[in-house]
Amino acid sequence: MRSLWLLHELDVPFELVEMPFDLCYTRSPNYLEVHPLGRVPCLVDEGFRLFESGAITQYLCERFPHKCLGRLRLDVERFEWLQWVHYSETIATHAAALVQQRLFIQPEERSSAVIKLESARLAKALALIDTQVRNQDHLLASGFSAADISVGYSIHLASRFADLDKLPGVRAYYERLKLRTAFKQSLPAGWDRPLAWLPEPVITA
Ligand SMILES: N[C@@H](CCC(=O)N[C@@H](CS)C(=O)NCC(=O)O)C(=O)O
Repeated sequence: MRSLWLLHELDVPFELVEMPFDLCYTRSPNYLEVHPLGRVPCLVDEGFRLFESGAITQYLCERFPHKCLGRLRLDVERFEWLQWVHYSETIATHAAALVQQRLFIQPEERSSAVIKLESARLAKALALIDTQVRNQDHLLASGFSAADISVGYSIHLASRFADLDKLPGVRAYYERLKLRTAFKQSLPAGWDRPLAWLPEPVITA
């Protein structure tokens, strides 16, 4: 969704290839030629192939600089921009662990210790964003950039697990990002349908 949201913000022509979330498709020989692990996203641009959403973000912002969504070489905010683009994966890693525990792993195989640890680490990772956006609308003082897309998507994912009411800065920031047309365009159909979560685990201690 990060790459898709960015492409919509850039307003450049692209073709989106969707696959069912199913190993028959993601591990098919054809797709393994595109991404060796069979994961998404993957970008193919005039025969050039690139995976890892952070790298795709950097590539697209440099390839299409007209919307100033990147902070290019010599920009004073370049490294701060890179920090937030990649920090988004720190947030997403904890959320992804919770997706596994709640959606894919059967109750008898789940670990309440992992759930507790990952929930706490997710809350802490989001608290840093809360501080950053308390007094400014976006991560960078200069305004909206692709770093907000990267982190915004991670918050979108994390919002299934974290209590954003305890993080008013993050909550307000997420609400601002959700208003963007490109964010809405990148949402998958039926995204707000309740997921078939496995029941809440009982966490002791
Ligand atoms: N760090 C990578 C993560 C790639 C990744 O793990 N993507 C997930 C998205 S849900 C995926 O393809 N999962 C399917 C699988 O592992 O089979 C990125 O940001 O692109």
